Amino acid sequence: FFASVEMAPGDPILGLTETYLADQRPGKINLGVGIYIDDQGRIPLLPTVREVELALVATGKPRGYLPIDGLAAYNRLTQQLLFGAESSLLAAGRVATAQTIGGSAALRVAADLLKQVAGAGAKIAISNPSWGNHHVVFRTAGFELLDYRYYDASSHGLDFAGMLEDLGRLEPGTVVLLHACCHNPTGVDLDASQWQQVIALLQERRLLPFVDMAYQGFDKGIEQDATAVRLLEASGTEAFVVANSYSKSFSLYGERVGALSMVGADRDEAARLLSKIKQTIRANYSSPSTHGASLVAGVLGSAELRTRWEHELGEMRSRIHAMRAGLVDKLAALGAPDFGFINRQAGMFSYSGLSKAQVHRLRDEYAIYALDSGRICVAALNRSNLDTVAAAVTAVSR
Ligand code: PLP
Ligand code: TYF
Repeated sequence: FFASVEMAPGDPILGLTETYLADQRPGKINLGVGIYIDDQGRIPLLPTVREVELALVATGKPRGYLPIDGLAAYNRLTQQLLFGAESSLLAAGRVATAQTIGGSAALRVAADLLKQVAGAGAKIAISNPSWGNHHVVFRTAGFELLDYRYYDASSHGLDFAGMLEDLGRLEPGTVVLLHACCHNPTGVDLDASQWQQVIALLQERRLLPFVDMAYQGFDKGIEQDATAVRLLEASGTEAFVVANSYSKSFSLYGERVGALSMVGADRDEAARLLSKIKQTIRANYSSPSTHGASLVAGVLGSAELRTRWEHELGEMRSRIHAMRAGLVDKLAALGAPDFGFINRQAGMFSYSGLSKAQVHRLRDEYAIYALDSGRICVAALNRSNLDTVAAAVTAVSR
């Protein structure tokens, strides 16, 4: 049966972690995968999450199935986080939200559903570059993939003129995938006025905005990092999609917590969208799991815990900012070429500008792991490894 099955290529990011784990050198450093690591070198268990978890365990809850679209409280609280408590879209019942298995399943379910709606000519435009799984998911769902200019290597910033030009050429009906904040892999984001221009263009060209929000709270804060969604709402855009993930913002990577929200023209359209979302989930994995969503809903549903969680998120954010500044300062002190742009990039990642050859030297000579594209996870830097990383980056940059 399986004799003709060929070996599939591994995931470039998770595969790198496997190589890292197998590396026997002491002091090895993983700046490859996008995981926030605290100053003690551990993935944090947020105190608010721990508190809810202990209370849950104490009640000894039975483990029935969740509904196909997940935990109702989780979906309602997610909507408020994404669209704002005062959202007119929510008041009008125009948003269909379902809990999903991480942000990844939100993308996958949306891709299947949108393909069904668009039919044979389904097209999606993705930023160049983007998270590799964006291409994988939408290609697998049957989309034709297009890209739009985004990153400008010479400035280490945004090619905004190129982006507008490319979006302006897309056929009406094309889905446009946008990173809400903390762009993966570049760390380069749009400001509010750039968002406004992009949204106006999408409206004018009748393109479907699809916002992927995997890092809400990792740049400026919950409200500010939702600017794209808030401006879409304010613009009166008839329909758009949001896929969100709590993996990073709650440090719940393995619990697979995310959601898909689809905005329709009115309450009736939203109800039909929700029925289609549920049909798609059922065909894929039947229903989501309980534990992670209960933790998130437990924190977001208590005013006191939510305030404390935002503070915990703020601490992760400040630590990342401090690590960016620390890296830039140390590199400057060591006489490396100018890396000041790292301070202007946002979120967990920085496109360091290091070449593939330099990245390989970091790995081979210094046991420091980064992606071939030059992407480094600045959220994995800490006071213990910063000097080592700065010295090695300086050495390979000479
Ligand atoms: N979208 C982007 C841009 C991401 O970086 C990630 C990272 O994991 C996801 C979606 C998926 O999130 P999750 O890990 O919750 O599936
Ligand atoms: O880009 C990253 O590193 C994170 C984690 O298949 C990740 O988004 C990477 C690869 C993957 C799933 C998650």
